[in-house]
Amino acid sequence: MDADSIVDDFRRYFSHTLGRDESADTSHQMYASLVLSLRDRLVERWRNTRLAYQEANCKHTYYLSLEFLMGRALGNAMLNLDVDAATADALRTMGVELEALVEQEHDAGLGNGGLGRLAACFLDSCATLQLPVTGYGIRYEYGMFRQKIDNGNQLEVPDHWLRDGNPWEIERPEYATRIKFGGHTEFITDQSGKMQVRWVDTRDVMAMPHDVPVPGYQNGTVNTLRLWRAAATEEFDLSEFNAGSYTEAVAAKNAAEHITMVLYPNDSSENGKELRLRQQYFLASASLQDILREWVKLHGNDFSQFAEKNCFQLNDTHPTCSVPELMRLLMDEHGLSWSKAWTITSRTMAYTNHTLLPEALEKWNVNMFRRLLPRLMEIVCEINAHFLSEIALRYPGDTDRQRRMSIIEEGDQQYVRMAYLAVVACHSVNGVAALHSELLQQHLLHDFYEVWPKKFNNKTNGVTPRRWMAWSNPTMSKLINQTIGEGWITDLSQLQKLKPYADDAAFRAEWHQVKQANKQRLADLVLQDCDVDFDTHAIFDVQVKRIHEYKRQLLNVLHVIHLYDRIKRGDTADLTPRCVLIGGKAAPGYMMAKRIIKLVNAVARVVNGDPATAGLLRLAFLPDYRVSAMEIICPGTDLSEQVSTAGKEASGTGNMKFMMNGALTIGTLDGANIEIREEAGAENFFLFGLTAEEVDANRASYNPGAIIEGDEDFKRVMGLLTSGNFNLFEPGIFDPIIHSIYSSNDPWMTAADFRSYIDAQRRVDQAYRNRDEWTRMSIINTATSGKFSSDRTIMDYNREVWKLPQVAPKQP
Ligand code: 26Y
Repeated sequence: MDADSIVDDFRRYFSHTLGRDESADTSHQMYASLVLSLRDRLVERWRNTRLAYQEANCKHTYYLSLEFLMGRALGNAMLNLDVDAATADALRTMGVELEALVEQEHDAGLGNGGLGRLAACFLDSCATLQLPVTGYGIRYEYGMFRQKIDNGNQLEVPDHWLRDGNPWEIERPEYATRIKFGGHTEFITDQSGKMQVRWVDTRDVMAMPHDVPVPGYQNGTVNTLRLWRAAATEEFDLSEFNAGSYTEAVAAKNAAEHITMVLYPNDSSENGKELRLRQQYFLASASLQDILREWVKLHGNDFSQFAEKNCFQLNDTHPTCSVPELMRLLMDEHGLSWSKAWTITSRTMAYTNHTLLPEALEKWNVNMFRRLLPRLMEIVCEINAHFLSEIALRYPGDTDRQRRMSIIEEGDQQYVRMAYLAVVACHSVNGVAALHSELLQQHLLHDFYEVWPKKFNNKTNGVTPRRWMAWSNPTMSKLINQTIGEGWITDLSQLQKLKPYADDAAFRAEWHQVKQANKQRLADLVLQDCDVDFDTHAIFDVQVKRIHEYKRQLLNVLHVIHLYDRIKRGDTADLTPRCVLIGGKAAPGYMMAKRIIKLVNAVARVVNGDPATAGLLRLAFLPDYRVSAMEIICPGTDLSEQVSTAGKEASGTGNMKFMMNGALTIGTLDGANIEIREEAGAENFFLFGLTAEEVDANRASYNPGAIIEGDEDFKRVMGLLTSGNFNLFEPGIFDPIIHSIYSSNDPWMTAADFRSYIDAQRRVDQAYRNRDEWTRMSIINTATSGKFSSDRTIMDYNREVWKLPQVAPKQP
């Protein structure tokens, strides 16, 4: 593990395995050589970890997710192996900068946003807590698209992240699995008179596993993320080939491999595409078969202990095909009865909900579902029949309730409601922040809550402090280490010990210095990627997340326009200089979100180009927001914008990363913001806006026209927007946005919160002018962020749902 031996291996991989020398630009091969050297060191720990779990013969949890937004792995692996500093030094003596190698790695962008990144943080915490947890996901050939900005518009560019190979993964053809699609079912009676179902005439696809190591923090544990790739079966193309149609055979092969070609870049409106359902079933079936194969190897067809030893955590409804698939495998492949299979399924499955937005709830057309997965459709119908008869017994005659709660939505077309299927089948249903879990129980899933109150629980999200503090903010980490020791890295509640230092002037000066240096790093990024100059004396005001109407990037832009208007009117006496950064991707088919990106860029061009704003105001749109960009953004932020319409953001996790890094939050009482404010104290949080209850209560009488008319500042902002000041050469392009603000049906009620947002921003200005006071608040935010470690979240899941032992592997 010493730096010299790592560098020796690095040299050998570079010159012998990859066959390179210094005659050309070989930075990528150097990166790969370093990864291979580190991977070798992970492999022994990986094996020891597997052995330790086997020997403990303990329960195991499988985190099933269509998304794992891992980002880069190199820095994380070096930090977790505790070889980062020494390796950097050793490389430097050879004239190689570690930072340059780190930059060579493509982000593993196998996710859209919060839900996918949460899965990645959870894996880190499980490995650090030495819990037997395996991630199962899809190895998309193309991850989240790369975003380019062209004349202010979003352009999507395919993300071929595997082009240069992925040195982290190990392909495991020995565990390849066959997945069925299509065909039909046959009911036959065997010799003993038992009915058997066969799913036949299927078009099969192979699932090929690729394993990625997930190292814990300096503890010898290496867990596994197993990602499936679709491949054609051999006879699939052979049969076509024998018929003399070579090209058709290759086309068929392509069709099979299409399943894992691309991540769906949608994170809100479900679009019901068949290929997406194929992906979901592919993941569910491959993972469950993989797990059952190992079970049968040890226990034969004895499943009596299966539920005690296995747990499946469903990351939203996306992997919910696992419910009928586990039923199918247990009954059709392993001969269990319906009731035994149902007991096992419901005792092993747990469901996490991540959204209340009705348009994001998955439903699948029954005809399509049946065509693609005929056996699963039968099982879903039978689950529903059992469930509805239970409801009928409990609420005799209440047919409206049966219609409301049915897993099958009736109407012109029938649909499978995946969330209801998950709730009916799972023994645990959780939301991702206190408010969200409460709203699930009181509104979205209220009928189910009445039937099974004990199923429902809350698990407030968290993020890993290894990546989001120790790795991405080394200067702050060093200062914290010097002050309270290193225990916080695996026990974030220890950050509380920083609290007294908020009153220590010398510590505050150091804290401020660290923040300023991090702001400079962020300013460098903004200059490079946006060609906008950020001055580190200004407030760095940041909103980075997916672009969504409910997240209200629009409110942020209205504030910038308001500041611009004040500057133009000379109303600058108590205006604190600000640099506003907005970043995020819009779903390719989401017109309004794309128009908001255009608006940010259009306002930025006018504001930054006007000499009147010099030294007072800057606005930049950061293209291609992604995990590795957040690693630089987070430490350099003063003000974290969390301004969603109350009741709409399930939790948020960016809000937690900012808080840990000493940013103050301006936010609504939504998602985890509520808990952030509770922890930090109301005096260290800039609160504004309607509450979730008020949003609902005020909706009927909402009259944005009157609000705008009654507010001189708002009137001028809308006047500027309407005048075409920001779109002189493209008249009318912002009309849809203007209309949405004026609409009394605006679901996000942007106008309702304008005044209170502007006032809160004034309090921010005032607070920032008192450097000591601001720094004090910044320290308190970091000191009170302990709750938002994903270690705490995972310990909550483990205590209340998974009940796994911690298992330490033999040290190498
Ligand atoms: C069905 C398909 C269109 C779909 C695909 C991805 C639907 C939703 C998603 C992703 C949702 C997501 O990222 N939700 C976010 O999950 C975070 C982790 O729990 C929350 O912090 C955040 O509030 C929520 O919006």
